[in-house]
Amino acid sequence: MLEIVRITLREIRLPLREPFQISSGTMTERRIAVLELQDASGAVSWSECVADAAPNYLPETIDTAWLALVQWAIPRVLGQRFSAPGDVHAALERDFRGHLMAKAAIEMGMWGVEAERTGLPLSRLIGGTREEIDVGISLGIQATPEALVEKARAALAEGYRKIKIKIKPGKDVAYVRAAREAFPAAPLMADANNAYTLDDTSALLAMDGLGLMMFEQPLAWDDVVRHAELQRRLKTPICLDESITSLERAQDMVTLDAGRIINIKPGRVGGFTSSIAIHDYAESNGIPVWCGGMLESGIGRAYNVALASLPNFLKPGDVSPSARYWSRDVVTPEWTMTPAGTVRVPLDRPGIGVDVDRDRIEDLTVRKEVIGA
Ligand code: OSB
Ligand code: MG
Repeated sequence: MLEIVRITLREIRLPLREPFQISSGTMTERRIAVLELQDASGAVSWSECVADAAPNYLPETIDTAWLALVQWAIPRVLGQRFSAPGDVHAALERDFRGHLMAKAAIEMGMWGVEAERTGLPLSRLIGGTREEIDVGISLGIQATPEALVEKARAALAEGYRKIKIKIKPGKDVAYVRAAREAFPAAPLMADANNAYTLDDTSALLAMDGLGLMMFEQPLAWDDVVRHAELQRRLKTPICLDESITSLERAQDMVTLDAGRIINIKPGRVGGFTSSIAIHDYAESNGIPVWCGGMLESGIGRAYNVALASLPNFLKPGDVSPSARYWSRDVVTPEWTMTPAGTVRVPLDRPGIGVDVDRDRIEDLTVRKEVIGA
């Protein structure tokens, strides 16, 4: 039985080593909510909420997530007995709409606690089979195509197995073409974070012949139907990110042929139970998935790595090593990448596979709330 008796909610601030620009905004620092969950048996685990400061990716922000956690999500689970972490998702969904990043933080934390309690590595608790995950890098929008080419060159030299190029209208064709000309055989893809509409597809068509692995979320954040129309015009596979918030949306995508690849971010879909359901459904429909990232600290990264160890994670994930984002992470050991461009799934210890540096967390904490015993 899983029974969470105390949750300590903290907000930490972590400056990014370099600004990260996507079509809808630029991040220079992450404001991250981290949860420390304690079980009645004494098992403790940590989890992270991926909501950022501004609602420019999805509607949630760290502040709405904080409210949803304190007012609704935490009271739903605190002191309740669950026979398995797989039951938490349904308990959080009942008559409780949205707030998926808030829900995911607690749901995933309970998988982390269960891994500690049962002595299993998180990856193996959820049925993961891989020992290493192929790593991709997500390159923010750069000032010039030349700057992008240099970033991509460095990433390929480090061993990255996929280069994702952030694009927006006016910062697209010339950039992606320059990267393709510099690296004719490299695994390149582009992520628009909703910057295009169906009336404005000429740039996408101009990049359709560049041998990209996929176009990630070109159209609106909550759209599926228009992506189907766009997919009919493109030979490059569309990958949905923002639009896939549940198993049902994944089913819609497949039914309508609105995309042929799914980016699974557990924080976006309400946690691991929903992620695994999407993974399994995609697998039985021949749809490859990969694990996206939200510039997580080493805590959230642990969950992404565990999730990406499931068998149908067939494309490299946005699970770069700690040093890509932070001058110093909040976990020990920090996440590293092998020269072959992989991250090792921690299998030698129970739980999330890294220690949380409690002193560093305390130093970085700007607000804190303890709920429960
Ligand atoms: O669309 O995948 C995205 C970061 C913030 C918001 C949205 C996205 C991203 C990334 C970062 O691409 C990937 C990473 O964590 O390395
Ligand atoms: Mg994306």
